[in-house]
Amino acid sequence: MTSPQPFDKPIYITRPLLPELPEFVAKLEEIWKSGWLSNGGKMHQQLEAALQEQLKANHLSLFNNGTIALITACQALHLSGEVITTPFTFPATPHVLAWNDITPVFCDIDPVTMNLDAAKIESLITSKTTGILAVHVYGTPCDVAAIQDVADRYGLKVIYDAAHAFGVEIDGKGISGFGDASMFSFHATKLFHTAEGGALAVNEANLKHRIDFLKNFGIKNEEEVVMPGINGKMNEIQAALGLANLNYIEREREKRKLLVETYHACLDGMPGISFHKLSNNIRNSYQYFVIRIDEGRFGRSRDFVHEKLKEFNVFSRKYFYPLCSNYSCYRQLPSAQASNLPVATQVVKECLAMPLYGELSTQDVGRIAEMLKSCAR
Ligand code: T4K
Repeated sequence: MTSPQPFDKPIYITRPLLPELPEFVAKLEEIWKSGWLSNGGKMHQQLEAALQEQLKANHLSLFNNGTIALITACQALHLSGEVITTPFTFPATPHVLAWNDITPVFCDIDPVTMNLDAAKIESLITSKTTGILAVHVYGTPCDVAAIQDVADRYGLKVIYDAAHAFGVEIDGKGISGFGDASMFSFHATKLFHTAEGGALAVNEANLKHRIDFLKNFGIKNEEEVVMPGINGKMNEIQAALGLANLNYIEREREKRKLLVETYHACLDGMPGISFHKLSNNIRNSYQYFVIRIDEGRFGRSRDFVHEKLKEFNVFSRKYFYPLCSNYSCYRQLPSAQASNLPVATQVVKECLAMPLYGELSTQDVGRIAEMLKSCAR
């Protein structure tokens, strides 16, 4: 078999969606004329309203990034003590707890969805537990019904890190309809982005009210500051980019859908390679395409493939290796011990995020699949 030819330019896991430059420039001209750059300007108002509708959210507040949004959600819901979360996520998830002086309690994950295993939450609840911070990893929804059930029985708040779940719906209901608050990230690497940015979606008007104070230093008016807030505001330039990008988002989603279908067609049945398929009642974010490599059956480890693909100019990513529970700042926690996290410990060795963005062609995906095949032994 002849070895596949490397790409002549680097292929990353993602490239940011960018609007036609004149469309963005037109919005910048409006901003220039108005002389209004931040603090809830016109672009901010327009984007907040548009996203609330697009995400089918009851209430939505824009933020300067997803991490500050998540930190603010913990404040808004008065979380303290211990919060149960997943070790299989981006560092921001447990870090927002640490920044709120909350101890993350790591819970094992489901072997199929790779999200928090709802059946294992209860055994980790103590008198100090105030909430659950679950992540819709790669945009796959958590078992929202089971998580809500345990939360209701113990009076816990539920926050979803929906950083990867832009536009995800379950049976036509927006993903932020579940739990007390959901955070979306609008970082450049996300399907929808504002270069840096994020949002909190909540189901109660009072909570949005509190969040809007918290993200603006707690300022009520020129003379009253009603709570210790932070600066979480999205500025007008970020919001303008978001508004311009919104016009392209459905086209990008369709392109990615085709690429994911191509991956499926090329990789289905390849020994040792598997991937999670969402059921028909779930709307996909097409944020990531992630494979799992079973070293025994494929003949090579995930780490080998990750390195080998670089020789073809393909830069896959080991999201989310290592587990957060293995970071030096968390590994001393009792819940961080590998014996408590057997599924996560195995899953984290298998996952590899493959290139997925609208600029790729189906032929590119076909080539990447061939490169992957050539790694097998
Ligand atoms: N919770 C979860 C579960 C998250 O995944 C994240 C963020 C957050 C919370 C926090 O949300 P934010 O505060 O970020 O809004 C990237 C992103 O920076 C990060 O937002 C994202 N998750 C994470 C999964 O991915 P890195 O360190 O992997 O990014 P980087 O710089 O290696 O970029 C990945 C690839 O993307 C590059 O190889 C090339 C491409 N790229 C990247 C940038 C920044 C571009 O083509 N252009 C660009 O401008 O974290």
